[in-house]
Amino acid sequence: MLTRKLPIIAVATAPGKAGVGVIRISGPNLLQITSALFQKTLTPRQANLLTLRDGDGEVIDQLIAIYFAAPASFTGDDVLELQCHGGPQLLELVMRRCLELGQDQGLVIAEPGEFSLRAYLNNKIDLAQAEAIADLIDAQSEAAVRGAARSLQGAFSNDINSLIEEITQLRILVESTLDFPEEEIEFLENAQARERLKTVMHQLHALREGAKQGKILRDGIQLVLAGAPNVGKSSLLNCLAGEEVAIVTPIAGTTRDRVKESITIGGVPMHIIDTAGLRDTNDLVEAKGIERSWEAIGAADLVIFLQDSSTIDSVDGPELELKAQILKSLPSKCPVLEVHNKSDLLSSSDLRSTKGRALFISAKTGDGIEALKQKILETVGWGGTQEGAIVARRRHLDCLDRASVHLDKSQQFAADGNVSLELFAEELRLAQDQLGQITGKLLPDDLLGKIFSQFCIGK
Ligand SMILES: Nc1nc2c(ncn2[C@@H]2O[C@H](COP(=O)(O)OP(=O)(O)OP(=O)(O)O)[C@@H](O)[C@H]2O)c(=O)[nH]1
Ligand SMILES: [Mg+2]
Repeated sequence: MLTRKLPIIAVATAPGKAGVGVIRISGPNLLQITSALFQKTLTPRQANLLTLRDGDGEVIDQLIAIYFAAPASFTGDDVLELQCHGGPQLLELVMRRCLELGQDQGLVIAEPGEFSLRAYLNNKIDLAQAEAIADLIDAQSEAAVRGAARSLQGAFSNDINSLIEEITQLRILVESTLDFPEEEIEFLENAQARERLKTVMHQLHALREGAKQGKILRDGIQLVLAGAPNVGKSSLLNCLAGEEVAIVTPIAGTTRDRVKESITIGGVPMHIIDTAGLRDTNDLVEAKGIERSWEAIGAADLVIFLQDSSTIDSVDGPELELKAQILKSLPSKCPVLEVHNKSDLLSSSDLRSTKGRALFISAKTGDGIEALKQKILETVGWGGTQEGAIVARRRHLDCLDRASVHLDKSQQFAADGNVSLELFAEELRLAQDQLGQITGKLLPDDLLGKIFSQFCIGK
């Protein structure tokens, strides 16, 4: 997919019926395909109302065609956009006719993400921007849309590039000294290399923090509600979702399987998973459900360990045991929020005595739910501000983490003074390589193919 230079075609709009359906063609020699389709040469960037006919001269559709001449197009190659009527069968017919008439030019159906890949290979956008296009389409909240749009405009790439530039300057300084060993004396001091490195490390730290927020914005949080039966997990899900998503009854063991619902809290997508109450059971179906509860806990970003506050003092033993079990099953770094439900059943003096001890809520009355939402955002490390936020992916975070490790090492070598100048420079280079992978410089081809294949067809 990376090397083929053939023209490609795909439906760019979502499957299903719509007012308009867009088919996009991109590649070399599009004018030949265009004149075969419409028997005329199209002026670039002009909307043309045209009729497309089949081999027997029968009308397939009347459509609007816009031709973009290379390099002034999304992909950087010639692009033809056909705005047809939006019926799936109709679009299929238009596609078939285009493939028929484009056969001599080698027109083929595009792979997922191939249009964006070509834009990237033609230097219209860098890799982080290409990923931002996919993230913009997948965005699950308004804040994620805005973050992806900022990344697409280059906000994230610009920060990465200016950091790369700083490191390059520092490398030039160090590496030029390596060629003149007699001048190495006190080189690091004279060049203020350590101070400059510190500044770079600060900038990288800020970028990592921003990217962590960006990852939350893009992927959201897998929030698992876990606890003993009957403590009100399903009630809490319904309360957070604002609708009756899960069945609630006074019978312990009501929820048998995971129930998922996605909402946003403070602009952050939350994928809430209600689970079967955890207990020993001989019921085969319930046991299966509980197995799935443990699986959900094992894949969570945050677990709410829900307890019934009206029985809190009498069941300390089993609750503690359950909590220990949950803690053992968590993925590393996954936090647990201990929350006590049914606070409406506590007397006001009981409630006063619990003040400050833990989070008390009532899924029934909604009491404490706002505070719980704030606590959730705080616990997952959401900074609370969407201003200037970008979206980021695991891949970006991994590159930033590795860059940070290399900068830490370079700092250690800098502390050794002149004896380790070469190693100092080498670690700077490795950090720079990691940052370059985010925007796509120095990225192995197989990784590139993997990234773009996750895009949707027609993008
Ligand atoms: N008073 C009061 N009752 C509640 C509250 N939350 C839930 N309940 C009641 O507690 C019972 C159990 O609620 P569920 O939400 O089904 O509990 P669960 O934890 O999902 O239970 P399982 O699915 O069996 O694990 C129901 O009768 C609810 O009406 C609350 O905040 N206050
Ligand atoms: Mg339930």
